[in-house]
Amino acid sequence: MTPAVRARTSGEARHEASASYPGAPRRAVVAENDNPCSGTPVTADGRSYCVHVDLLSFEDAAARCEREHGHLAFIETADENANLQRALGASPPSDRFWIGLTDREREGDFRWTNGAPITFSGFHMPEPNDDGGVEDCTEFYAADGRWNDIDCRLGRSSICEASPPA
Ligand code: MAN
Ligand code: CA
Ligand code: CA
Repeated sequence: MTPAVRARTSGEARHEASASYPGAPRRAVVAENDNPCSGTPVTADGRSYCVHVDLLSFEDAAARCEREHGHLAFIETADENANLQRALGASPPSDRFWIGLTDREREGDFRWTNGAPITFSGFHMPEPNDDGGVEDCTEFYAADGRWNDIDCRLGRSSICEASPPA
């Protein structure tokens, strides 16, 4: 068995394996990474998510999603929101999770981290309220699937979503 094939058993090992082959084309490494999620993989209605329970700032959580070939979750419809909430299960591993929605570029203009405007709002009434003038990131409440704007520097669990294949 080649080292590359053996490395497929764990996400961390895959990263080590790719680091030990500096000449390997990036595309080939990604193709071997059929599941680069270092958290818990969750699928909902055909979408692949990666749930992380440890607590990171929004920025650090977003950076980890990108390292694992994804982004903080984008939720475009009420169905998608409900399916994700259901997929977290009856006993969710954490109460609140970062999703990829922020108004840090322009106050009150909530956009997904790819710059797309929202097409559906899951905000809990009367959110988003920019409490204290410091709330520019969005947390997802596992209990009911509603959203709240909150300080981006706080530690939260996070939900990554796989980027579509290039
Ligand atoms: C309350 C509400 C929210 C706010 C949090 C901050 O829950 O005011 O809008 O984001 O406090 O902890
Ligand atoms: Ca804000
Ligand atoms: Ca708020």
